[in-house]
Amino acid sequence: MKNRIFLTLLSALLVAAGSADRTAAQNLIPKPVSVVHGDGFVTLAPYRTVEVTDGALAPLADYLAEWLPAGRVRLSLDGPQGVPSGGYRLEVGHEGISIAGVDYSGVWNGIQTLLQLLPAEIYSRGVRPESLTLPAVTVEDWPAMEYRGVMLDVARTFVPVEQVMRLVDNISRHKINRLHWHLADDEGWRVEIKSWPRLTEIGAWRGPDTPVWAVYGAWDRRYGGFYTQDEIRRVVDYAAVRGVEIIPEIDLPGHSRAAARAYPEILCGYTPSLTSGAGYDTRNVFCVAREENYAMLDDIIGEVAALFPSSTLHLGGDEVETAQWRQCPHCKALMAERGITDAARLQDIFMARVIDIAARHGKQAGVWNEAAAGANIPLSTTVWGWETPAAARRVAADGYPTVVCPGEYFYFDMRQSPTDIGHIWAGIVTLEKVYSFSPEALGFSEAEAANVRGVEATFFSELLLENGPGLLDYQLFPRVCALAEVAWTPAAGRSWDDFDGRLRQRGAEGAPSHFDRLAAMGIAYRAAPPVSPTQAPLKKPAATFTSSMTGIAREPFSRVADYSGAARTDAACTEGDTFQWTFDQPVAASRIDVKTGYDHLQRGGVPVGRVEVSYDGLAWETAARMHDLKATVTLDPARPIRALRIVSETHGNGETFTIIQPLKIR
Ligand code: TNX
Repeated sequence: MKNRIFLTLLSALLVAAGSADRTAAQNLIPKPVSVVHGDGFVTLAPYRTVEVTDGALAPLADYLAEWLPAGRVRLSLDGPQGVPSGGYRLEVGHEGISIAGVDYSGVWNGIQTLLQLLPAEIYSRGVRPESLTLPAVTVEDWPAMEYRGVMLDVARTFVPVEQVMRLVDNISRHKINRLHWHLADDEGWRVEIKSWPRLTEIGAWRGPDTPVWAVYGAWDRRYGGFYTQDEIRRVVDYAAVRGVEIIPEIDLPGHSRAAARAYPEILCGYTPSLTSGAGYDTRNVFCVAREENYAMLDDIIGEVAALFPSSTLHLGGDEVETAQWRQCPHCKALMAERGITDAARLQDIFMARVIDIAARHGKQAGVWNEAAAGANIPLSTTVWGWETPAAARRVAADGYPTVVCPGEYFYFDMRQSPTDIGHIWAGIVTLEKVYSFSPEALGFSEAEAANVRGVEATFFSELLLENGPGLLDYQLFPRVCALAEVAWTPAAGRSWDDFDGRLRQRGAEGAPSHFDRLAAMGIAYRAAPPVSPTQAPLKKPAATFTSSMTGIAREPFSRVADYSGAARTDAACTEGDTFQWTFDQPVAASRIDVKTGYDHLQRGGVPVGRVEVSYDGLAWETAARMHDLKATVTLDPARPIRALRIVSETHGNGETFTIIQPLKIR
């Protein structure tokens, strides 16, 4: 291989323009370690030359030629000495531009900094300015953390290949270097496995008449999708050009309902009660004692390992419902044989075996923090600390290489403000909260911090389908920008006000704000909290609540009768089940919102049915239809109503319970 390759060789003309001392920020994100301004500005002539000194950099020359319409740039691997992977030196001078990386990803990162020195329009495809001016500058830069990740759940909502590649584009521009791809969960199996084809033939599709039941945003239609192995390879290659390593995850042994609907034999050896699930088998955990399961997992892990060059394969290990093992004669026998009294410890046996299988296929395992709670998990296993900061700290203290991703900082499926869309189990994850993260601030000792490989933002996609693909951008940006800076820039060099300014304010010399760049990239980022319309206060007329179903003590029916909270039944609703409010006095209302299921999620309610009203408490008429679990049914009764009821028209809701929200009467 020649060690000098010249691409698109045309003469380049570099002109000094102006000599204003430019010390003001260029609004770079993440903020570099060192930026030294040189003499004035450099204008790139409308000729493009990208020279690379190493054949391995050829893909980056192509990439740069696509984005940078003008200028002479030299890419090389003789980056600054003694700095970590991903480091680079970028020099913009009157003789030209050079990017010297310590490695391939260093050159990638230098290119991204260069692009941020240019007008934001360069990010808009199709916009190609004739010439470009940028400040003469020397940037020396390297990451504080080696692992800078984003996790994408494609099980709850399938994300097509093109959108995954677009996400890779958008995160890699922020020097994020890992995509953790959550490929299998209860609601879908998304990667083609040739040796076990039903995983996708059956496990990738959910709906009213399919073995995997309908949930999340699609009830009365078939919904799903999966990636062929060729598509996976395409995404892997695309990401590699952009310095992004893809870490696949197959979530085991729990979160495996989609696999279990395709191959029910993987489940524990007992006959489950199906009454609370209206006939569905809700089980989702691989049997630990079934030997054939490990042969199957050897095939699956082998195929996944061959698809992904990453040395890490994430095997899940979170939220295992051990009740299934406790009812299984084979698991119980295994417990007796091994002298185990706590069924949760069966997970150690299971994880040790699949970690060993992964090792035989040349991979080190990754697991969620629960899996590392027991014995048997080798210290070569990377552990994702997600439940709480304390859980992340514990695995680091135990000596595991740790990816820190606690919900309250880095779960980007959480709301960004009280009026935003999102989960809330880990609280409100504001941009400022993300930015405030550091292991030191959370009390990690020096030894614990030394085990931190880096940080990761997760996007679990329960809410994506019902809100549309724009939600992915909205939830990730600009929070990914804050994550990128947390991962890249040492805590001592970070300031919230400064970061917020770089996001929103243009520089003195016309440098774009980072929001300008996101907009030019076509990202539907979130700039400010949504304003909720001012509404008339809620009325709470006295009522009684009755149902054909049975409530549970923890969330009793009295809660919806007195408007204090949601109520929950002990089983899934079936055809003809009713939920009825009878008011003490006829209620005159301008608007009544009727909602079933979780407050923020299309799940756990009455997916298909009707809302009926009665003006006299005797005769009923249909006022609205509930369809596909759509969030809220709104009524505007013409006359005062005496009673209102929801009538289920579906057999089962994919759960073992039904949630009824209090009425909102105005
Ligand atoms: C917890 S994160 C989960 C996911 C959910 C997520 C929602 C993790 C290991 N388990 O199954 O999708 O919360 O935020």
